[in-house]
Amino acid sequence: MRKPAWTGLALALVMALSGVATAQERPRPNIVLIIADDVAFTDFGAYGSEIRTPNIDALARRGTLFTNYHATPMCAPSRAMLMTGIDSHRAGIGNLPETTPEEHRGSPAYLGRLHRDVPTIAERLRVAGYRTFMAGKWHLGHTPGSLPSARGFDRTFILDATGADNWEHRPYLPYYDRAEWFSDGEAVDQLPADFYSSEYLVERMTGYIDEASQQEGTAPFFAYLAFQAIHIPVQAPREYTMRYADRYHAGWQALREERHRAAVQRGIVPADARLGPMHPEMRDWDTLSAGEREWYARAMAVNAGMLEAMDHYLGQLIAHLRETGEYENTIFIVTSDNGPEGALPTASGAMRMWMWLVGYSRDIETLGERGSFAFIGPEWASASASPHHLFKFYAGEGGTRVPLIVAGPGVESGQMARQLALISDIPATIAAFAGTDAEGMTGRSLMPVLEGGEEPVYGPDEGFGVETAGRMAYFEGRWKILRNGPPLGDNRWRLYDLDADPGETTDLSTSDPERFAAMQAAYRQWAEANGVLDMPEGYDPIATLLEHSRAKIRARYWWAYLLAIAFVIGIVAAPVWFFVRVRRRRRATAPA
Ligand SMILES: [Ca+2]
Repeated sequence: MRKPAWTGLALALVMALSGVATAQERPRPNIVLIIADDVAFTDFGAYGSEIRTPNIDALARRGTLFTNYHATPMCAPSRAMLMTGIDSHRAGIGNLPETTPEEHRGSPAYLGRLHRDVPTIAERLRVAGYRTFMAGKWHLGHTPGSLPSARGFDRTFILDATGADNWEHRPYLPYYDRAEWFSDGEAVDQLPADFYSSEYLVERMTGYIDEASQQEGTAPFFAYLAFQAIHIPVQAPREYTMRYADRYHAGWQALREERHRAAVQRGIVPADARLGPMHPEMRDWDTLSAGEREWYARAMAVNAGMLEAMDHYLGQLIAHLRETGEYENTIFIVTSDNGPEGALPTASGAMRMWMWLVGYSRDIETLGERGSFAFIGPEWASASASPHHLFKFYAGEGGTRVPLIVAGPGVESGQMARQLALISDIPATIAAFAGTDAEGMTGRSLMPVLEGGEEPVYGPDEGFGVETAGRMAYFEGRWKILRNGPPLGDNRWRLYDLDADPGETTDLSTSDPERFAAMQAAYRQWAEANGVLDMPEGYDPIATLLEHSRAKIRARYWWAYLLAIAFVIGIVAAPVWFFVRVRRRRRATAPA
C-alpha cells in the first residue's frame, strides 16, 4: 500500500529538525592532528617517560590514551595510512622512496607518492566545508600534483623528505641536494634566520588558523601539524638540553628498566609481562669509554630537550586556541609515525666524510645546537621503546607500537583504551568527528572506544597486516606474527601473544604450529591483496639508503675523492722519489 505523501513530508521534517537540534548541541569540531616523528612508546610523560611533556600529558588526562595502537615501522608508509585510511601499499607508499630497491620502482604499491584516485582526509574534509592546513613533514611526494597543496590542504608549509636540519635550510643526509621545503606548493628559497623547526611550524599553523577565522567566519578547521621532532638530526635549544644534562649517566639498560617500571605503575603495560633483553648486538653501557658515555648521555639529553621543546611549542598553540575560544570545540589527536630511530649515522665512512665536508660538528659542548648533528643510536632507542623489542625499521612492537592520545568534546576523560588499533583508523575517526564519509577506507572509526565502549575495534578473527621494506607483521586479536630483515633480523617468522607478552620475549611458533601456519597464510593473502612485493635477496633498507647516498656524495664531492687519491699517492710516491734521488746522488758522487 502506498503511504500518503504527508507521512513522508512529516518524516523529513522531523529528521530535519532533529538534525538541527544535533548540530546545535554539538557543532562540528575543529580537528588538530599532531604527529611527532620517531617518538617511542614510553617517550611522553603520560606513558611513563622522564621527559617532561606537560601539555601532551594534560591532553591525556582530558581524553583517552591508547596502549595497543600501531603504526608501520617507517615514516612515509605510516603517514600514507594516516592521510588516507587505507594500507600504505594501496595508497602508493609501500616503502620510503629513499629505501625502495630498483626492482620495485614504478610498481603501483611503490610509487613514492599518493595515488591520485585515493582521497586524502583533507580532501574529504574540504568537501565537507572544513578549512584545511598543514605545517611540517609530508614525505608523500613532491611533484606539483602530489604536494599537500594539491591534495586537499588550503594552506601549507611543508617538508618533503625523511627529515631535515632543525635550525637551518639544509639537508641532513647526502641523499638530498637540498632540504625540500614548500610554502603553498612553491619551493622555499630560504628559511628565516631564527628558524627552529618546532617553534616555526607552530607559528605557521597559528597564522593559518587566525587568518582563516578572520576571513571566513565559522567553518571548522582541520590542522595537520607534523613536527620534525624527534627525528635525526637530534637538535634542541641549549636551555632544553641542559635540563637533562645529568639525567642519563646511568645508561640505557637502567633507563629501559626505569621506563618499564613507570609504565607498569601507570597501568600502561601489564605488571606480569616480562621485560625482554635488548638485542644481543647492542653495546653494554659499561663497556663504553668514559668519553663515549659522556657523549651518549648528552645526545640523549638533546633528544629529551627536543621533545620537551616540541611539547612547549604545542602548548603555545593550545594556549592560543583557548584565548580565541576554539579550544573547547577542538579534537586533539597526538601520535607518532613509528618507533624510535636506532640508526648510527657515523658507522658509515661516507657519512662521516660528508658530515666533515659540510661542517656538521659532533662536539659534546655544543651538541644539538646550530651546526651540530646528534643521534641517540640503537641502545637508547631500545630504552625509549621500553618495554618493547627493537625500534624503527623493525616490525617488533618497539618499531610499531606507538603512543596515541585523543582528547576533546565527546571523548571520554582520563580513559585508557586497550583495544588493538591501527594508524589507518585515524582518518576514519576524523571522518566520524566531522560527520563526513569514510567510503573506501579500511581503517575503522575509533569513536565507540573514545565514547567509553569496551568492544574491540577488530574482532578476534579480523586480522590485518603491516609491511614495509621487508619487515612484516600480521595481527589477529591478541596474536601477532612478525618477520624482520637484516641487519638485526634473520628473515624468520615468529609468533607472539601480545596480551601476555607485549615485549615479544617468547616465540610460540613451535608450541602453537597451527595458529602459526594459519596466520602466515593470512599474511600472504593480505600481502597479495595489497600488492606487496617480495624484497630482493639480501635487501637491507639502511644499506640501500647509504648506497644511494654514497653515489650522491661521489657525484657532488668528486674533487674530495681526487684529493684523497692524490694524497694517498703522495704518501706512497714521496718516499720512493726521495729514495731514488738519494741513490742517484750517491752514484753520481761515488768515486769512479
Ligand atoms: Ca618517523
